[in-house]
Formats: sequence, structure tokens, C-alpha cells
Amino acid sequence: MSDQKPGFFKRLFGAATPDQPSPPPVPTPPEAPAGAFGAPAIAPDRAPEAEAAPALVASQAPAPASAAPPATEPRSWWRKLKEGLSRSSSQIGQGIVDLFTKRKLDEAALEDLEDILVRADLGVAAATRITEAVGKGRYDKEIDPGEVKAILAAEVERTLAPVARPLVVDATKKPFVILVIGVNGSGKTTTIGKLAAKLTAQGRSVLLAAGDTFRAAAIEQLKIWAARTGAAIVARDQGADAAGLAFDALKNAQESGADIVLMDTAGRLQNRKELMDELEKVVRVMKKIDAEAPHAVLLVLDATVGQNALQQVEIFSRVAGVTGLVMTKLDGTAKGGILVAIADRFGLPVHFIGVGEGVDDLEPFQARDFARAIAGLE
Ligand SMILES: Nc1nc2c(ncn2[C@@H]2O[C@H](COP(=O)(O)OP(=O)(O)OP(=O)(O)O)[C@@H](O)[C@H]2O)c(=O)[nH]1
Ligand SMILES: [Mg+2]
Repeated sequence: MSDQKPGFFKRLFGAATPDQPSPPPVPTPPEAPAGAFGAPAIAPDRAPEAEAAPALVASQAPAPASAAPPATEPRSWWRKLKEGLSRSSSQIGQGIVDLFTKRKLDEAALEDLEDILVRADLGVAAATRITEAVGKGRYDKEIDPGEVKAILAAEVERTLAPVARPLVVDATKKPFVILVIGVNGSGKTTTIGKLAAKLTAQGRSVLLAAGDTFRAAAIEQLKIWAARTGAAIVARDQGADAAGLAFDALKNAQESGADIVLMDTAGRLQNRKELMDELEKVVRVMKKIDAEAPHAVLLVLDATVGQNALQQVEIFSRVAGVTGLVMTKLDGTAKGGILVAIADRFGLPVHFIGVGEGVDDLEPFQARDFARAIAGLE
């Protein structure tokens, strides 16, 4: 990570931009309200608008020395994303090819298209919109499968653009506390490791809080990430109280002057009340130290669970006030379309997506890239 240029990080983590206007209504990409977590949706790396990414505020964070990312970086991410989403895109793409090759567009074809999209987890609302867009002005005409994919990509991008918002780390909040939550095995600890790598490479001091006190292996897993990224770590023994650990970690971060706390938590099923109560307690204890903490609550969702992710967003939001989403395991699943359904239903910012287990397999979420990848376009 150390060879990444600052311009790359400028796009990874926006800075607080206190004088930005309030968000306009959907579907225009919303801009960050004062002090909130979010920033204008960022254009894909390959587009010229990429340079319009929000600048870091000089007084709050060091100015980048060079804006240019390495020439190979965006393309390699695009490849990973495209390959990662290939199961989702081939399922949709094959369905479209089968449906529209040498066939006139009629009501039955549109219904079949809607079925394909619903089966690919995009949700009924998006499937209906996309089908209507395909049908518009094209009845009884032949339509090329490539044209259908282009319409699909455009509609998916329109849905996702408002939620593709970077995680804004406000340097005036010190430490900036990020609580990471989600069900068992969704990718929380790995995501924390990947984020720690990006943040430490950006020159920020990071403290990891080993809040998954249930499993000794979870504490060890986080210690490995700390050693690997140079982040500090606060851990207690297995079985310790997670809220107590949160208290220790925030105190330690305040005293040591850490910029950012990334707090891991034990995975919990959204229907286990006692575990959800414990999460609420973690948040309450954090507020005793800093009334505004946690400054960001990231819900990590595993794309492979498909429709179940909708319920996870709903319940975790209620308990812990989710401010943004990270979707992992988009590689190798045919259920990548669930991100579209989640955007439609909740409108929560999607900060990052994961397409693999490696440290570089997490990137800021960009609507256009995702839309084109899932539609199987180059
Ligand atoms: N393929 C793939 N695997 C991932 C991704 N993110 C995480 N994983 C893997 O998913 C598994 C679970 O990841 P963890 O980070 O341990 O998940 P967790 O949410 O911390 O799990 P618990 O602590 O048990 O709740 C590990 O094997 C990770 O390497 C991803 O984007 N793609
Ligand atoms: Mg974990």
C-alpha cells in the first residue's frame, strides 16, 4: 500500500467539508451535509470527473503531494471487480442473450426479463424500472442483447449513484471512532484490517479495538492485522466485557492521540436479542467518553446471503444507527444484485465493496463501475 499516491486516498476517504450544501433529492448524487459522513458521489477512476473528488481540508489533514494515482491501479481494480462479479453478470447476461437474440420485444419478453432481474436479487422495484426502460418505445422491434445490457447498466447506475459515497473521516474528531458490526462471518475483521492498511498508509494513526471478546481466535486475528499494518491495538482476554473493552480503547486512543479507532465486534445474528442488547451497550459506553462517538457505524454485509441482507440492514440500523455499508464477498456470488435492492430500500451510503480476501481487495464503491460490471459490459 505504501506506493499508493495521495490522490488515491483522497478518493478513498473524503475529508469533512463543512461548507457543503445539503443533499438534493434522489436520484441526483447527494452531497455531504455539514459534518456528516458522506461526500459527493465520486466518479469512476477512468472518467474525467474523478478529479472532482472532494479535496482534503488542509487544516484538518495533510494536503496530497501529487494527485495522480498509479496508472495501473484503476484498471487492475476494474479487472478484479469484473471478474468478481462474473457469476452475477453471467447469470443476468446469459438470460438477456437467450431472451433477446433474434426476437421482437413484446410483453412476454419483458416479463421474462423482469423475472431474470428479480432472480438476480435486484429487487422488484429496480426490476420493474429496468424493464420499463427497456420497453420504452421499442415494442414490436428487435432489440439487441447489448442494448438491453446498456439500459440495465444505466438504470443500475442511476439507482446506485446516490449511495456511492466515501467514508468521510473528520479529522476534527479525534479520535474518529468507527464501529464495525454485522452477522457472523460477514467479513468485519478482514474489512477492519483492510481499512487499517489504507488508513495507516495515508499517514493516520490507527488503533484497533478487539471488541470481539467471544473468541480467542478473533483477538489473535486482529492482532495479526495490527502487526501487519502498524496499527496499535487494545485487547482484553477472551470472555471480557465488550463494552468495557470499548471504554478502554477510547480512553487509550484519547491519551495516545490516535486519529482513528476501528472497533471490531463479535458477529451476531440479527435475531439474537441478548447480543443486540450488548451492541447497544457498546454504543452507550462509547458515548460516555465522547457524546458523538461512534462517529461512523459500518455494517458489513456478506453479498452471498442475498435477500437476508435486507433484514440485517433493517435490524442493525435500529439497534446501532448504521451510518454506512460495506459489502463483502462480491467475488464468486451470483447475488451481487442485492446491492441494488438495498440501495432502493434504504438509501444508506455504501462506502466500500470487497471482492476477495487480500488486503487490496477492498475499494471505495463506485456506482458506474459496479453497474457496468454487473451488466457484463467492458
Ligand atoms: N471471497 C471473499 N472472502 C472474504 C471477503 N471479506 C472477507 N472474506 C473472508 O470471509 C471470512 C470471514 O471473514 P471475517 O473477517 O473473519 O468475518 P467476521 O465478520 O469478522 O466474522 P466473525 O468474527 O466470525 O463474526 C474470512 O475467511 C475472510 O477471509 C471478500 O470480500 N471476499
Ligand atoms: Mg471477526
